[in-house]
Amino acid sequence: MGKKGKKEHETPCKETFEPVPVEGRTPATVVLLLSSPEEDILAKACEAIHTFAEKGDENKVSVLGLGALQPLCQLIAHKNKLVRRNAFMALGIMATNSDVKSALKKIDVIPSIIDKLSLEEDIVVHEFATLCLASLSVDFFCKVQIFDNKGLPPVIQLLSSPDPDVKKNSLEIIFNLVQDYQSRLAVHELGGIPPLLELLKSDFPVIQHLALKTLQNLTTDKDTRNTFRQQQGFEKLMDILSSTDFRDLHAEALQVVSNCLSDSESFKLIHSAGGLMRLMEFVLHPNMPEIQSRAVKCIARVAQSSENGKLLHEQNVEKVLVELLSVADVSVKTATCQAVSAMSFHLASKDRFRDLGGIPAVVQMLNNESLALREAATQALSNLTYSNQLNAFSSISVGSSSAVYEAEGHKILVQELFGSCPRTVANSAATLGNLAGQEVIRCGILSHRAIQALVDTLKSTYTEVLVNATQCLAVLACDTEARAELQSAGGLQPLVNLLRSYDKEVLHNACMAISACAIDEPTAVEMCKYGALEMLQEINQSVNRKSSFSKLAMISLLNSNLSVKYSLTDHLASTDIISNGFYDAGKVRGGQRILTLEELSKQPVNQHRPIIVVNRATEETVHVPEERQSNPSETDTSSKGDRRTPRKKKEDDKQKDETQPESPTEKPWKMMDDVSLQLLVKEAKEFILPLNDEQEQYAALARLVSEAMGGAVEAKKLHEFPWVLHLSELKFQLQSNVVPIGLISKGIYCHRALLFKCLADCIGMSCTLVRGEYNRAWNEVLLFSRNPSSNGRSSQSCRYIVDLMHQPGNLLTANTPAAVQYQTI
Ligand SMILES: *[C@@H]1O[C@H](CO)[C@@H](O)[C@H](O)[C@H]1NC(C)=O
Ligand SMILES: *[C@@H]1O[C@H](CO)[C@@H](O)[C@H](O)[C@H]1NC(C)=O
Ligand SMILES: *[C@@H]1O[C@H](CO)[C@@H](O)[C@H](O)[C@H]1NC(C)=O
Ligand SMILES: *[C@@H]1O[C@H](CO)[C@@H](O)[C@H](O)[C@H]1NC(C)=O
Ligand SMILES: *[C@@H]1O[C@H](CO)[C@@H](O)[C@H](O)[C@H]1NC(C)=O
Ligand SMILES: CC(=O)N[C@H]1CO[C@H](CO)[C@@H](O)[C@@H]1O
Repeated sequence: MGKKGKKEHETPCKETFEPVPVEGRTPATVVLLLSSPEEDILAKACEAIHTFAEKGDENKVSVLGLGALQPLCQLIAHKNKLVRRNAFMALGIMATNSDVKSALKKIDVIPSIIDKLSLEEDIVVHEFATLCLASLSVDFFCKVQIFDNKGLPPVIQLLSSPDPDVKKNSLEIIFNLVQDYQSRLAVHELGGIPPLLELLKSDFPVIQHLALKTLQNLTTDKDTRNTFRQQQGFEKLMDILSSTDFRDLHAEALQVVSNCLSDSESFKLIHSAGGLMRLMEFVLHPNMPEIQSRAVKCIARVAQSSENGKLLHEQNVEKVLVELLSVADVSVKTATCQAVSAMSFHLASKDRFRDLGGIPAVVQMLNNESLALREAATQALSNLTYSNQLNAFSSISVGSSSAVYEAEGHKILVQELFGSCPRTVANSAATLGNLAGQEVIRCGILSHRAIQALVDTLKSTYTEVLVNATQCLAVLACDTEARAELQSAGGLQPLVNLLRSYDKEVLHNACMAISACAIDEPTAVEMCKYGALEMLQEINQSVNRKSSFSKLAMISLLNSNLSVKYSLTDHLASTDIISNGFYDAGKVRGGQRILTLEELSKQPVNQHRPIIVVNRATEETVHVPEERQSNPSETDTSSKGDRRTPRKKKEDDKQKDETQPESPTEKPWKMMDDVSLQLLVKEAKEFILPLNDEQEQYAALARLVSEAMGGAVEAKKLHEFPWVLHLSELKFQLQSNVVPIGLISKGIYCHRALLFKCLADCIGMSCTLVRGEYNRAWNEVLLFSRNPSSNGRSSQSCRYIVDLMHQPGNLLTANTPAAVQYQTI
């Protein structure tokens, strides 16, 4: 054991022994003598084994082979003091060998060793008993045994032994034990801190190191740190840190300081004793990278509390950190980036880092070959550019983002997305997401093929990568080209697959990205193709998984697919504009797949409600089968009232159809053109748009719809109105469950409301379409009534339900009994 100012090999003084009388005998004979009835022989045999074993591992193993272990383990409890002592010396030396250690574990010897740690025993017994335990305590099961057999109290007591070897061995046992949580707490509770602090003053560096390492482990616990403070632990550490004689201890001492600095009380204590200044001196210490990086880590620790961070800011620590960014050592740079991350929690610090030119320095590190440095640098950048909700447009983060951009950081960050370290990838994605809030920077990021890179990250198995990548994607996807690129790069499917995630954050962010992408119909359609809607419906059924984010994603997708929206939600807003291809397949229960129009068309005719489809024929239509095309002159004359003529004709034509049946499998499926609907649209445009009163327009449109669908029907006589039969006939004639809305000449609430919505949307009027119970449906319109008393300045809006059935054109004020009656059966 080395001692300061003393010779390396000097060991504490021991009693000297009589010359060994068993000398000259073979080890085998000596081992046999361990069973001798004479105490004198026993003592001498033990001593001989000690001497023999001390000469090397081979000897230890050979004595082990001769069966010395069992008798020695008994002799350590011998009533004769000398036999006990010598047996311990032999056992202690033997136990340093790993074969012996394994053999010892099988003998239940630990309780009797602990038994002999009491203060009445000889110091030599203490020395070799603790040596034994120190060797054994590296093993997990032995540690547990030492703890369970109450070994800690006597070992802690021996920390104060006058013998340095006993101290060192006891310290080693404690160090091994405190690797486990329960022992850490116990050492504190058993009063282990004061003797450990005392050992910091030891003359033997090995003891000082061990004491510091043990304290390093112990001070991870908060209560222990409190005791440490009360026992003037800091003062003692500061003494070490202030002395150049103890340079070898500085790194470990700083580590203990770093642990303690997570408490703001400790920091105040250190600060008031000039400790911060001392730390800064270490930070700036040239040529001692290890000490420097540990001191910077202390600063990072301090900065984690907001109160302390302010203090550091007042001391202008940012300036020092920016200087450290140009130190050559990688570990110092890495620690500095970590400190920058921690300090970036404070807006004022972010600002100062930027003003001091810290950002280009950090960006530069993104090119370094050290993975750890790149990870720390990306973390620092992500923190520097991060702005919480309240400061979303703060000049600070905007300025930091611009600084990263000007240093061309965005380019390298995109490259980092291809890397293999998940934390670096996550940090890079997060930073890019932060930067992309500014349009110019977003374009820059996109021009470096960020989307391509992000598509790969969407397949990651690391949560943090997924969270930050989807977050970044949600920001980038507000750009039209980005969405198109994501689709062509095959990114939509992995994005949609993230809806299966059970991680809340991943799910939220995936929903945000999906909402952003759903703005374009083609991307929305493709996401639906990958099952996005079904998965979102499933999520909607789960109390734990649904959220405002999943709702938003669902609504965004539905807004680009109104047929599905109406099926699922029973509601189309006035901003949901129905177009060709819209179909009403009735209400669909959550979780059910909504069939496509093509699938529905191919089903055999059944007894269910028909699927009503909207498909205005357009002028350019070429492929309308001749039989179904109405004669223009004929329709012109009948356009105002009776539109049954063209349909009658169709019924006749139907016969022709049946003689020449079209095979659906041979031709690609095609929706039937609805010429009658086209005529209704034309009529609405000609006669309703010119009306100058909005209310009159709605009323006229209502009358047009009613006339087309069989005219007014008295509520009491509704059951006599033959709409069911009419629809069955239509289905039979068309040989399909899908019926174009223009063909319906006898319709009730749901058919009329759909036609009203459809015509209103076509001619630019505005209304909703709502389905209530039992498939009843209605339209709601919003009218502004000018208030004459205030010169027409203030206008009041009022909602009305449009009567299309009983007194067509009547507008029923919403929520009045008349309106409610119209909406319910
Ligand atoms: C205890 O401290 C040592 C450094 O002295 C460290 O290597 C070890 O991981 C720590 N153990 C625990 C459990 O914290
Ligand atoms: C990485 O950092 C080390 C330490 O500062 C430096 O020596 C090395 O040149 C850097 N490498 C690159 C590629 O910048
Ligand atoms: C910044 O980095 C630290 C890690 O040093 C982290 O704990 C913190 O949450 C990060 N975020 C912000 C906004 O500071
Ligand atoms: C979501 O679930 C709620 C209640 O379970 C339901 O009322 C609602 O219609 C569902 N939304 C969609 C769009 O399926
Ligand atoms: C709407 O959803 C249906 C059913 O999933 C699908 O067949 C159709 O292609 C979708 N249309 C659009 C425009 O998204
Ligand atoms: C900078 C940033 O936002 N990083 C986030 C990345 O994702 C993890 C979740 O796993 C978050 O905790 C981080 O804050």
